[in-house]
Amino acid sequence: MTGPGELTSVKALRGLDASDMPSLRGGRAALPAATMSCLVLLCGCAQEPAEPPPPPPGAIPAEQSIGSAVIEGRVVFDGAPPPRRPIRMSSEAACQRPGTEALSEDLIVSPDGGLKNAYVHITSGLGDRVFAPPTAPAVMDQAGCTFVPHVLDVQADQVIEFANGDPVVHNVRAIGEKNRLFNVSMPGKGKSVRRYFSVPEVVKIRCDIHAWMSAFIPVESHPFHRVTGDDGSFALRGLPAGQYMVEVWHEKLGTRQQTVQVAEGETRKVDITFNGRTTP
Ligand SMILES: [Cu+2]
Repeated sequence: MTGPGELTSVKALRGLDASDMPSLRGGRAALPAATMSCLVLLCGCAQEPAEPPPPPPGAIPAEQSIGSAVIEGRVVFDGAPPPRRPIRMSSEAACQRPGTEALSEDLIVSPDGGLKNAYVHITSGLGDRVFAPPTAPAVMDQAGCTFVPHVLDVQADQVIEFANGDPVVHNVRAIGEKNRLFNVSMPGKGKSVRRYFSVPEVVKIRCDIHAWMSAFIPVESHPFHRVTGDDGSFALRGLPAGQYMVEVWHEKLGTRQQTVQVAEGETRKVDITFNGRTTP
């Protein structure tokens, strides 16, 4: 029997994920490429999952204000900004854009030290409130043979629309520990699929066809989360007065936490610094 949102072929999908991650799953050998392709195609034809379950009774609607406090600031990389590495897309001619050079996205630091694509979220202080997810879907595109955006913050049970804007075949493989995982084929421009994650964690997204394509989808149970912009800035708005633990996650630098006290109507400035060591 399948529950809400369950894929009928979920066992096959999990099998694919498990066998494709030998380093994470005890060193099992990867499936032969031909078998992989069949499974990827199979997954692409799998029945679409149902819509997410409705929010529980008493959940706070996404558009409802619960406070007026703001925690804002910057995430800073303290050290010499590392150069971004060129990505060689020569295996896929359609990916290459004349005159432009694709660069790695795993560590992007602005000239004045702002860290882009850091995920800032509240990890404690909201009590037992339950929040309904936004009704608008979050969107992750495949454009120029990269995932756009590189880090997409969503709420649990928020619909995520994956789209392919490229004239080439991609796939979307979700890698996590707590959520229902999937692997869907994206056979060409205009293809889109909708999925959702129900449990807070950072889900890794991959395209198996282009090894350089990776992204992250941090999932949170409430709306107080942001991904830093080009200058490393963020703002968590609409908080009730209280004491919060603010955590920053970055794919290369790990996590930092900071306790922040904020009053109703107050804007509290917080800068959170990574010391420049790259620890995986
Ligand atoms: Cu791809």
